[in-house]
Formats: sequence, structure tokens, C-alpha cells
Amino acid sequence: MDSTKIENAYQLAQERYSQFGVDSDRALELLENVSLSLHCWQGDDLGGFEKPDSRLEGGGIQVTGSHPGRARTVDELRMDLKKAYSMIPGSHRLNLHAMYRDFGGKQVERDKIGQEHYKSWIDWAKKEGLKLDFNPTCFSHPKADSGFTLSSMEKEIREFWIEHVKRCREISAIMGRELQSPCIHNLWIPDGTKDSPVHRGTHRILLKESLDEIYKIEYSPSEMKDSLESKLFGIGSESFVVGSHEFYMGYALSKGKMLCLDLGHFHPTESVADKISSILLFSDELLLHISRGVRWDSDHVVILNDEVKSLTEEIVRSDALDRVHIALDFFDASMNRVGAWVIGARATLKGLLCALLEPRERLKEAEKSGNNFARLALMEEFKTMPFGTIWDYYCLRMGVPVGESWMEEIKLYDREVTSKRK
Ligand code: RNT
Ligand code: ZN
Repeated sequence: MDSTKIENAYQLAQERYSQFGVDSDRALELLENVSLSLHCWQGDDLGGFEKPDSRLEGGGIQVTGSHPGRARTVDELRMDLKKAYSMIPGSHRLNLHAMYRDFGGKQVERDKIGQEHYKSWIDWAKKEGLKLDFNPTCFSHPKADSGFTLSSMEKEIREFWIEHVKRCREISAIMGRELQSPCIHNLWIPDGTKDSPVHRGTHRILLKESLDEIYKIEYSPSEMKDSLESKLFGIGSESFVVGSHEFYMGYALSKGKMLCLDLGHFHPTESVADKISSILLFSDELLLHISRGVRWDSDHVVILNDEVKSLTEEIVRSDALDRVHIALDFFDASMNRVGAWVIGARATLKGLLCALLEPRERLKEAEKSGNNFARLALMEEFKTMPFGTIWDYYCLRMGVPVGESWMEEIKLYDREVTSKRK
């Protein structure tokens, strides 16, 4: 697209917004400061690099699809990530899972991992100017086959996973220190049952004990921050999930930890957006996993739908851009994987931009004076404001492809790189 045309269109759109007291330059400035945490696992369908050609095996989550081009090595994953970042405006983080360690061919058990297995990621992040977040991998492993990890009734199983998570926290602290940006260590476990247990409390008591043990060591928040992610149900844990929302809400708030809310982990009509202003009253920070639930699956590729719109609106309206950490979490093996990353990241940023372009003062005034008509009418009018023009200009300014032109880049990359992977 012709850049002069984009700039001219921006000027017209800017005028239109300023009639409502909205400063679009300021909105773009704020958007530029937002760093999304891009999840490494979209690139290889959650296989990880623990052994050659490893695949996701259980854990209440599933990847479906057989599109060619999955990253098979650390180098391929890094290459794909770089490609994805080049099409996402702004500077963003990378969210790693423990199973993505860089071994150099050796097999190392999860309760024996150390910083040396992630050194090449830290070096790469430094080189690319990226900051890292981290997750222990408590699924896709024979010791998780019973459906329980940290809340298992078997002491030996619990101890194995406690040790894994402890090591992951230490590694997170090193990542944060090395990269001079606090690394968020997010804990999600699959524990639960297909049918209803008789005594739900048994596993919850065990989980609490395991967590108390895990969090005994304190790290500086300038190096790492802990978060805990709840879930409603998973595949094979339809009737009972140990780490429910109430469980972690209670745990996190009583221990000064961060909660992680995943958009796909609640009842379909439950609004995650609605939870933000409550949680932020009692917790300094919050982590979000932006995903899209579709029936039984909680991890479809993120699009600019009503959930994402209301969530991003809520963050902006709560003035909480610096207290809410935004990470992406989806995996789809039925389409070009690099493309999927870009769709989800761009959709999330578009949601934030839409929210930043709201006539906030006018809306608040209407609400304060009880003018419900004006509030609703203004919101409706804003749905057809030239938001896309502002987005195009932002992409141009940030040096990433404008409009749909990035689709062509995906096509080329697929032709030259991903489609050649067998
Ligand atoms: C699973 C959780 C969790 C995972 C990642 C891979 O339902 O959402 O966040 O997606 O840990
Ligand atoms: Zn998640």
C-alpha cells in the first residue's frame, strides 16, 4: 500500500477522533508500550525438544490438525518466531515452556533441569532484544499419566513435580536477572478426573501443601514473579479439576501471588473482563492468557471477537495497562503456524487499540450524569469509526506489513521454509 495514502487517511481519521476528545497519537504511544508475551508452543504443536520428534501426550489439552511445517528443532522454532515478530508491531516478549530446553542431544529428566539447558535461549533473547517468561511443564510425561501431578496421592509423584517446579522458578529468576526484566513464572497443572470424585478436598489439600513447599524460596520481584492458572475442565478432567478458579483465587490472594486468567478456562457465558476490576482491588498484578474457547477446546487461535474486545476495553478503562500482563495461549495445527501467531497477536493489539481510541471522558461523563442513552449511543457510533485506518498507520510507522499484505509474506515463507519440512 502507498504510504502517503495511509498517512493522509490517518490525518482524516485523527480529526474525526479528536472531535470526540480522543488523541489518536497518544493512543498509539500507549500501544507501543504494550508487550505481549508470545507463546513458543504454537510453533510446534506443544511437542517440545526433550527427545527427537516429541509430541504432546496428554494433560487435558490436545492439538489437532496436520498442516505441514511444524518446527522440529530449536533453530527452526527461533527462525519461525523471528518471522512472526517481524509482522507484529511493537516489541514483544517470548513465553517459554520447560519442555523447550536446549539439550544439545542429551536426555535430562524434568527434575534435573538447570539453567544450563536454557542458556542458549537467554543468549538468543539477548541478541534479539527479547524478554522471557517461563512455565514448568507438568503434562505430556509418564509421571502425569495418572492425571495427577502436584496433587497426586503418591508422594513420589508429588516430589518429582515439586522439584521440577522449584527448578523452573530458579531458572525464571536467572532469566529475569540476565535480561533485566522480571520473568513471569506461570504454573498450570492438568490435575483432575473424568468422573466425579467422592472427596474433592483430598487433592486440594495435597495441592496446597505442594505449592507451599514450592514457594518457600523467595525471589526478588525484579527477577521473577509467580502466577497460578486455573481451569474449569479439560479432556479427561471433565468432572473435577483440582486447580479451580476458587482454589487459585484463594491461594494467590492469601500468598501475594498473581492469578492467571485464561479466556478459555471459564463457563462460556462467564465474562473474564468482568473479573479484572475485582481482582485488581486485591492484587497488584494479573496475568491473562488470551485464547479462544470453542466447545470443548480452550485454545483456538485468537481473533478480534467480543471477548477480546471487552477484555481489552476493561484493561484500558481500568487504567491497568501496567498491572495486567498479556500473554497469548493457543495452538492450532490445522493452518500455517507462523500465520496463526500473527493473527492472534495482531487481533489482541487491535483490541487494545480500539479500547485506547474510545471516547473515555465522554462516556464517563454520560455515565456519571445518568445519561444511559448517550452512553449507549456513543458506544454504538464508535463501532463504525475509522479504526482500521489508525491501525494501518500504526503498522506503517512500526515498520511491519500494513493491512493484509502480511499474508503474502506468510505465503512466501511457507513456500521457501515451512512447506519443505517433512
Ligand atoms: C492449558 C493452559 C496452559 C497451557 C500451556 C501450554 O489449558 O491454558 O496455559 O495452554 O501451559
Ligand atoms: Zn493458558
